[in-house]
Amino acid sequence: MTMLTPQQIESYRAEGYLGIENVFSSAEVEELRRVTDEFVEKSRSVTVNDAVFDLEPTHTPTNPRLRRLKDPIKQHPAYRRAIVNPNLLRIVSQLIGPDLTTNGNKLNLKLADGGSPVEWHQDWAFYPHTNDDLLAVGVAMDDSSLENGCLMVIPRSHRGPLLDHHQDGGFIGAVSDPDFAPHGAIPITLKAGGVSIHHARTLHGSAPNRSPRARRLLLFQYCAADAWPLLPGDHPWETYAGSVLQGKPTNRPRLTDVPVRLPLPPAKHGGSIYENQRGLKRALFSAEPAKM
Ligand SMILES: O=C(O)CCC(=O)C(=O)O
Repeated sequence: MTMLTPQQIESYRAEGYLGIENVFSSAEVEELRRVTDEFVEKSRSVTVNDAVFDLEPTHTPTNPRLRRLKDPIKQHPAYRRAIVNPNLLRIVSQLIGPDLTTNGNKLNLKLADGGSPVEWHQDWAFYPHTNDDLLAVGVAMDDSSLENGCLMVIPRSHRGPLLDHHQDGGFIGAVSDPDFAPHGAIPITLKAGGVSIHHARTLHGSAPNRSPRARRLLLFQYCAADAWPLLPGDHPWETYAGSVLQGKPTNRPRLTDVPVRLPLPPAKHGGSIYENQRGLKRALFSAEPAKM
């Protein structure tokens, strides 16, 4: 049974991230890999991005390059089991309380020899809520290091401002400030079965995969149930109540003093963060190998 120590909890609160090994067993990781391989096979017959598959620009039927599987918990029960993995829920509850919803999930594959980078951003820019007890867990399906493009974070940035994620008047899904430099960035290196956790306001991103080893990262977004989205969508109660993973829903949002800018007007290119970030004038990861 995995529990965070008081030191780990304190470190998360101060630094805005954690890396924790051995949360998923090797049998669980094996199953996730097998299921994921099946989706990569299925992507051979897909030629354009759709509601399930997001493809690398180099994707072909003979060389399938799946960039992201969207909403994996709806695509296969193995992913659904992972988001409610008891080890994981226990850890998340220690950080943001027992009543939990999810506002999103995805599998970023970053396949060998060219998987796409994700430019620096704060998740909070995509989905501001009434309070910021929100975090994202990355389940490492492969050993992850700088070589294969592991997640990088800027410690303590969750306590800082919300940076500009707009360009030419619209949302661009990445930090657009021309003076931004990722000072102090650190990689979260993990063995397969370990997890990264980052606060929704933590600056993070990751380099292209220039190695011969895949870096598949299953990302689950968890929210304290009393954090309500400021852009709730068409069927707010059904969406919210349907996203409860543990504990009770509430129609009494908790309001705290958080920096907010809505991700509007919407990004020119929709469908995924990779698409949102297309056209970013200052892409820091695309050009250079990650530097420490
Ligand atoms: O896949 C990664 O390394 C980063 C993913 C991420 O931050 C995102 O998809 O929002």
